[in-house]
Amino acid sequence: MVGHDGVGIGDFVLLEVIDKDHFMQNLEKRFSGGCIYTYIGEVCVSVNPYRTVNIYDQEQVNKYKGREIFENPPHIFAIADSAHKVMKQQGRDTCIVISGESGSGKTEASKIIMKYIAAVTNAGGQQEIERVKNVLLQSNAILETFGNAKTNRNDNSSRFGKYMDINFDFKGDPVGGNISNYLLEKSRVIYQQPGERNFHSFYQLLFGASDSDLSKLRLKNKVDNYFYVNQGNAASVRSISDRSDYKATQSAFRTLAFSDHEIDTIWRIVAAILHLGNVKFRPDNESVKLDDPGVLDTISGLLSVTNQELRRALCERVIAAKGEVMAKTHNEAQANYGRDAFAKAVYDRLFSWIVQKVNRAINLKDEESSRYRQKTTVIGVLDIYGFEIFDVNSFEQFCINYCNEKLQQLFIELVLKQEQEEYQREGIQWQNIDYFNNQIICDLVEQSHKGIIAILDEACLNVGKVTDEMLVEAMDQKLASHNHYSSRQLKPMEKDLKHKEDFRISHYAGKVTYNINGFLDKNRDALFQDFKRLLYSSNNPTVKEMWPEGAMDIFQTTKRPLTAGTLFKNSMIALVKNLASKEPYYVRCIKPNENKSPVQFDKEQVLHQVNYLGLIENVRVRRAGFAYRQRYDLFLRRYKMISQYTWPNFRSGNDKDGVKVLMDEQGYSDDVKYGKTKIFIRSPRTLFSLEQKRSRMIPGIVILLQKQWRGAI
Ligand code: AD9
Ligand code: MG
Repeated sequence: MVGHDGVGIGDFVLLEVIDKDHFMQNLEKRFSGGCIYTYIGEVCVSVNPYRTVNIYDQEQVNKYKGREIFENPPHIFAIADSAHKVMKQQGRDTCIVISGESGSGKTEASKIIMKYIAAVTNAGGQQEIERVKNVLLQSNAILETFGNAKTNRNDNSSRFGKYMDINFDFKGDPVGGNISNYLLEKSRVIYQQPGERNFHSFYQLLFGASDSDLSKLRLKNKVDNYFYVNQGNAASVRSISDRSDYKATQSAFRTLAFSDHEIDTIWRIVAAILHLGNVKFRPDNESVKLDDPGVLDTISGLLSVTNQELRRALCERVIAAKGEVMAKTHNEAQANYGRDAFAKAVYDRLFSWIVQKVNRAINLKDEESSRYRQKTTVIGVLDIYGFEIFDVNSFEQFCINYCNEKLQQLFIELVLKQEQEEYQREGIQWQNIDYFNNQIICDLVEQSHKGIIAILDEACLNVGKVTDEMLVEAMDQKLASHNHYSSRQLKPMEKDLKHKEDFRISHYAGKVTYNINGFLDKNRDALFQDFKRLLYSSNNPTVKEMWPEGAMDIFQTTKRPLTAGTLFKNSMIALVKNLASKEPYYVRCIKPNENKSPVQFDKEQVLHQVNYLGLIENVRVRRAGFAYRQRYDLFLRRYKMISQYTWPNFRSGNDKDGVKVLMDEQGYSDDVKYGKTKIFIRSPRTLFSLEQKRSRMIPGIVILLQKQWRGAI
């Protein structure tokens, strides 16, 4: 039975009563007893310990390697092992979906899983596989440098979604992989809330690079000098050493085969963004002038573009109308907007480019080995942003919460489907379970023509004519009758709909009020073409390579690119399709408190997460009539000592017959059903009682075996 670590119950499915109170009591008991993992069947619930727990060493790896889930206390290793075992033995692709709110431990979990997989593979110690494993592990350092930041909720918060495929050969050893990144929170490049920082990369450069390197980039190691990194007033963080992290990043770059020129270019771009943040404009008649033209030399030097063209791109834009090309000067607001959009786009593109380079490094194979090492199967690991509700929720939260709706939909489909299929396979009657199907909310967001993203896109076509407020009106018209949509206009009496810019979605995880301000702009995600052409004109081939679309002629580029909302929607649909084709495992992460305390269990906060992760519902679905199921051979192996008919071996039939004889003899037959390959047990009590009987028998068996052993000598 699972969870024989003696603290509470190791599998929520075995709770006597399934309700909020019992669930919470068990979770708290286990957390205070130092057990951070608990199962719901094969789902692993993980509570962030906020301290170092010594459960990830080689000894533990050995304990979980190749074992069944129920043989050891709950552990994330067991989930990683199952995913690896199924992949290896049955040749099926698997994936591990990790979800939870910011700071709940998703990224740590994904790293633990990768380290476990690295530890249990390549028994032969082959060089090429060692290289792949090393590259996979080192890739985290780079992705975190450029994609993570200190927020008020987590000192090392991932500001992007990550899905990583690890490819395996027929022997189950890693031979390559691929990382996909989703929606980097690029607004952080230009703005940070009090107490927060920009992406780690900026501080690593300022605090970690040598004085001579900094002076080449025309930087001083004074964060206060640079507007894009000083707004949060939180440059130094106790848990972070930017200086040593910079070294680690540099070394990871080398492991991942980035060339010196590429590494140099990356830091030049980061430096250029720091300088860009200090560019100020002064109004000058209908146009603008630069406050300090000297900074232009610095930035153009770093990006290897001409000073003139940089000035032009910052102060005016070229437009094509009726077959003619003309320049139009910016006013101050437009110039500020353009500069910030430029900084965000350059960083965002840098990040995606780095991810692509990392992918190339993972799959860099020498001729010889690639002939033998064909990918046969895959384990996917998804570490993606959890559901977010802030005081003010904007376009980013809208996307993130939509992503969570999609994953919840997949979870419902797969878990229910899996249960249903198992019952069918085993020839056991399926009972319907009541659950909330959130497809209706996915539709509300993504349906063509009448979904929110479609309405948003339509509004974006009318640049300058449609305002954010008009957008709410358009949504009201189309969505008034939708049960999960509301706005101030539609429900003026509701307290959470204070402003006319507010609209609300009743997500499966709770109601979220969004403020429409900035939605159109963020969805359109326009970067003046001039900047693209500018970067494409760079003499630095790496910068040029990042901006291939700058090659397009101005008449071609007036075609509208897909909006940020639609791109995100498409990437989510592809992600879900990909996950659905694999056998899924779930890790559900919970944050015990807001203070990073290893002892505090904030009941209210935890319950909130338990609710929106749908955990209690998950237990009910899993229980659907049966608390426990197990293969006959494994079941018999565990409990055969209870009955004289089955100990030491059952000889008058197959495993199923043996299990039947055992259960009949012990008086449990009313509580069980026999499937084709598995026994299904209805109440947890039966299992506890079996387990008790087993542990009573074990000391006797040990003595017996000792006697036999002595007799043998
Ligand atoms: V975010 O959505 O990216 O902001 P995550 O990824 O869910 O968030 P993360 O894994 O970064 O959270 O964990 C936050 C912090 O909790 C870590 O920096 C560790 O200090 C701490 N943590 C999380 N899991 C563990 C663990 N298994 N053991 C020890 C942990 N500490
Ligand atoms: Mg994270």
